[in-house]
Amino acid sequence: MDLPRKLSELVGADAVLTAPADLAPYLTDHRRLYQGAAAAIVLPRSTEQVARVVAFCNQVRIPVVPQGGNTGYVGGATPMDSTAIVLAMGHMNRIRAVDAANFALIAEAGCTLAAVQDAAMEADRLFPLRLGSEGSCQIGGNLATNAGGTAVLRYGMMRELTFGLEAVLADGSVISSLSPLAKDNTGYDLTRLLIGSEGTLGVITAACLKLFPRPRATATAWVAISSPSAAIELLARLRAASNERLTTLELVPQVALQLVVQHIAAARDPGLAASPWYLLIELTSGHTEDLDSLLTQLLASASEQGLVTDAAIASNAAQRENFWRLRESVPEAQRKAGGSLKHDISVPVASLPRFIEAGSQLVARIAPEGFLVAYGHAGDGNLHFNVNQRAGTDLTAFAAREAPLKRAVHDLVAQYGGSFSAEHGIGRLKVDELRRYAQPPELAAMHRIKQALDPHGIMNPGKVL
Ligand code: FAD
Ligand code: 2HG
Ligand code: ZN
Repeated sequence: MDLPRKLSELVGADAVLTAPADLAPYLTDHRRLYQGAAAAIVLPRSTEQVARVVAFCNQVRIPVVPQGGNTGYVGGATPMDSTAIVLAMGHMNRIRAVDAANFALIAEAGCTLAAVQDAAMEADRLFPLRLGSEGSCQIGGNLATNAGGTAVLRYGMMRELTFGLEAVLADGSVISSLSPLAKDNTGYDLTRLLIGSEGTLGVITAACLKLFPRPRATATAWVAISSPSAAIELLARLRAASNERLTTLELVPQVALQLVVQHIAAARDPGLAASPWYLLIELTSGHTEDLDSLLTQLLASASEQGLVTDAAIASNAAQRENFWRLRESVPEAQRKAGGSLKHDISVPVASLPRFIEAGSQLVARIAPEGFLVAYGHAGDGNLHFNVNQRAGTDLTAFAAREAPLKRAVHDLVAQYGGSFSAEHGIGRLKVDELRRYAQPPELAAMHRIKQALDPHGIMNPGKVL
């Protein structure tokens, strides 16, 4: 079969790429863990085009790999097979409607997260998902991975931020549920099934997203604390005392701050008393109110009780931006510092300090060539329990620690009733982990769902299951 010609008939020749140089950027993942292969890249412009292409691929059994901004961490968007096509969604990037009265917005899958945030802001509303990759990741990818980020504490993950979806299923049929309904108990919830399905059940083409009042006041602090226990104690107090205003509580160890200051040109050390741990804390409010004073007061009383050892509250936009940069640049600084082994884990939030203690001992014992950079969404019990290579150690020896360390960390996570994939998904990277840690009846049910919705296994094969 002349596949490029057939695809060109379905979507137009200008929407089909087959030259090796054009394919290359779509064939590897952000972390460069995988080098994939594909027969063509298809750039659809409409749901109808997606439906036509998927129906055709289903008929002739061609694997379809949806791809958004390709910022995923688990190789989920990388095609694994030279007969596959990649459906790159970036041309479906229209904001179809902004419905301020219903606190809703309909975006096509290829809109970047930043474009959705901006469209909400223009309507005096907030779309609260916030990720370091927001300039390039796409709403379709955010939905397909059930993305988390730095405002989950207040607003929840992508699943909680969505009214409904439009999607093309594996047989080419289109399901559409784009009304801003707060209540809708009509049968199985296909929206929430497709969210987090990582392209294995269908192609998300658009979504009706939830908007919130735009913040009128924000207070941001960089806070030194002596231990993760202090972070969790402070979290409980701030949640209780700030009346739902606590939006962000992110943990950054001293070693991560050092990496950022060393590798990220624009980053500035806020100059607090040296401390093993820091927090980025943000309160926001839909009212105009003096949140700086509230946060100052809360931190002062925490300091009297020994929970906080030093703190700085941003007094202008540049300072606020710098505090955020110190947190959001950790992945980039880690990458610049060399190879790293990543574990995207979560445990019940109150167990985090004990988990960090036990996990640190594992790292020291199993990966002596590495040093721990455990940071992230402490307010959600989600840490990026990452390990970087120590300068001067042997890369092969360090890389050899990956498998035993992963097993030990994930076993520890399981002991704590936690998750080995808190927010990045399963993709290709964690298929074996899902097989190992999922309850057998749960895994069997997932296989049956996959078989029912995609009987020929064309949707993103080799991922998740
Ligand atoms: P891609 O990487 O293109 O795809 C991811 C998965 O979704 C793949 O399985 C793909 O097949 C599927 N997919 C994509 N589009 C569709 C579609 N339209 N329909 C069906 N399936 C689709 N993640 C977090 O959760 N929290 C963070 O804080 C966070 N911070 C990050 C910071 C940086 C600097 C980077 C590089 C990444 C970060 N990520 C984070 C990971 C990543 O940005 C998210 O997983 C994001 O949601 C992926 O979106 P994407 O458009 O890049 O998806
Ligand atoms: C973050 O929270 C991202 O910054 C990236 O989820 C995590 O690099 C990582 O491990
Ligand atoms: Zn994260």
